[in-house]
Amino acid sequence: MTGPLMAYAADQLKQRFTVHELWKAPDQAKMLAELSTRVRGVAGGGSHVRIDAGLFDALPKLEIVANFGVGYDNVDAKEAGRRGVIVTNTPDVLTEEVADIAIGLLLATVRQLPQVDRYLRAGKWLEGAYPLTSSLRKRKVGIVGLGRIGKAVARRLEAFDLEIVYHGRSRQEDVAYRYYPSLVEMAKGVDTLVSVAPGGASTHHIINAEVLAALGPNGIVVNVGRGTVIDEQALIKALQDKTILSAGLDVFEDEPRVPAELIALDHVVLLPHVGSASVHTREQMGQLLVDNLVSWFDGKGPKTPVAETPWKKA
Ligand code: NAP
Ligand code: 8YV
Repeated sequence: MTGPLMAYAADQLKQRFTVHELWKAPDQAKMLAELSTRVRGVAGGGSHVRIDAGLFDALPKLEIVANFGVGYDNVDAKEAGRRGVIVTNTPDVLTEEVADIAIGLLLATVRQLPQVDRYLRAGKWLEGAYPLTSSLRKRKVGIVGLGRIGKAVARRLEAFDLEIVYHGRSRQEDVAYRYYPSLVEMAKGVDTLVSVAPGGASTHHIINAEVLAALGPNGIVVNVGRGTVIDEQALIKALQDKTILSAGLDVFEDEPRVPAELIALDHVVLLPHVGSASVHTREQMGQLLVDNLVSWFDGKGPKTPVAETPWKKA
């Protein structure tokens, strides 16, 4: 294990395998050197723990990396593929939970729910009503990354009677929403962006100053995908200059460090990467991680390999 995993999953791993806890070692390089010919599987401890060539070099007998999370930008999966190491992630089991948080965050941002709560607690209601807020009504929402979670967000937004469009690398033929090949063009046509795109080089800072300017002064940005998708400094500037209205963020560029400039802004809603963080869903994710490792070492192949490391039964 490269990092701490919930007991629900860690206990199952310990029952089935000999588990070494890398993050607890006072000298991690020494531990890796001692285990180099014995470790055959890695259980990844979350999106902030990097798994790349350095670890693969140290563990030449490695067969599989089971990542805790559907996003695996923390794992160099291409390099794993080159070395014949399988990478698995945890798709589907968290989709609805993260979509719920995206909608909750959107509503909280538009209707200023945390600020309203703070207002009441500070006793200010006794002095007068909270000022009127912006509204979800008549908003047009552009989804960046219409994948499993993006579609679950869109389904929920349909129930709110909002117009939905999307941007991704390619048009999806089975989707009725309008497709924008250009993110800037989509931003010009909407007032609300919900990003559910993965991290990594191809999405790095795709929501930049130009996109934010195109979104306009009524613009709301919600991000439940990865922090690196947004140029955080450009976002801070747009919020400070009020060239967009607000942002609701569950993910940040350098977690768990959140820029002081963002924290200083009262008109944003900030969550500490809790999209999938319910007991129910984290257990499902942990179970899928365990099931991938057990299935692999039972000779039945991985259950959910990522695209870069496909597996075919010999
Ligand atoms: P998914 O089904 O693979 O969907 C990803 C979508 O992103 C696809 O529709 C893909 O469409 C699009 N995409 C990929 N590269 C892109 C690019 N360069 N530019 C624009 N769009 C791009 O994944 P998912 O299960 O929905 O999960 C999405 C992401 O959510 C994860 O990777 C993870 O980072 C994040 N996540 C966050 C939390 C949280 O706690 N906040 C929890 C779970 C997941 P195209 O292939 O057409 O481009
Ligand atoms: C997890 C996530 O919280 O699945 C993902 O991609 O971002 C979240 O579900 C994270 O992977 C655990 O650190």
